[in-house]
Amino acid sequence: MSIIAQDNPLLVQKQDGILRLTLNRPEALNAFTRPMMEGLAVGFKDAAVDASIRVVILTGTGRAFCVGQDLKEHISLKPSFLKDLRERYNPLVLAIRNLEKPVVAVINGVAAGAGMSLALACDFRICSESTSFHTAFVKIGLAPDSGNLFFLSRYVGAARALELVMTGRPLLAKEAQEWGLVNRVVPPDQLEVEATKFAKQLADSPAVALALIKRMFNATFFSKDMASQLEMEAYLQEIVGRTKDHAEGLQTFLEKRQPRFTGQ
Ligand code: LHQ
Repeated sequence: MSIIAQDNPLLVQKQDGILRLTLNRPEALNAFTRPMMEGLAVGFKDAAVDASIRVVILTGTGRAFCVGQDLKEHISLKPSFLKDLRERYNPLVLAIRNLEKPVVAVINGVAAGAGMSLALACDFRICSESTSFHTAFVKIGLAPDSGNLFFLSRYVGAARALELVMTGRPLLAKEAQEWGLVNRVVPPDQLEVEATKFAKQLADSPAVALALIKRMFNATFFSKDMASQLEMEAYLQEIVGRTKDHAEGLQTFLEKRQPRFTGQ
């Protein structure tokens, strides 16, 4: 196995045509920080230009896949939602969808917020029995972003998608499989072996055929709307991100208490 970079908070490994990007901040459930997102952007750029990379696996260490934006970093940096989504999150979603190679999300545990969105942006989802999906946004007074509702509604249908994003209730692995959101659910101790076997099968498949199938799949399900939907999400998040309810949502996250939303 060739290890391209061993930097925390993202582990990058290449073996047998598979590029494995592992989110590595287990103490914060692999919440996205700027360095982590920069690493991911480089990883997907490399995958696009390196012909020896045939498949990308995106996974996490510890008990989580990823819980979305690191809210502690977000509180300290106070970024513009519009800028943040436009410059960091949306390009990553587009990089995954526009990469003409399969991207497999190997979901080793909880996936929340933009972490769930990124899993949805991938071509395949193999998850452990311990996985739970949380749209999470509404719990902190935000609207879904990074393509969450865009992908979710196409995978599970409008009614189920709207329920998940409006209530923020968790979706467990078994139900996610029944709904067709994930390809496989496996016991935690078999996740790595099963996912690697699946990725290896893809890596050994005819690359041009897979590239064109992905292009076709994008046209069938995601069409040209995706980039404009992502841009709209960024605008709407900028608006909702300025509400008192979002400030209350962040505060309750820090104080670990129930929120009191006032509608403002
Ligand atoms: C965290 C996080 C987290 C930091 C758990 N950050 N530490 C894009 C662009 C711009 C701005 C805004 O947003 C976005 C997109 C987004 O992704 S917004 C949505 C962000 N994600 C969330 O709101 C999820 C917040 N987390 C949770 O609701 C829970 O942690 C879930 C339900 C995911 C898991 O619950 P538990 O299994 O009970 O774990 P926990 O809550 O005890 O968390 C364990 C630790 O992880 C804890 O740290 P501590 O030091 O107390 O042990 C949490 O503070 C930390 N953590 N999520 N997003």
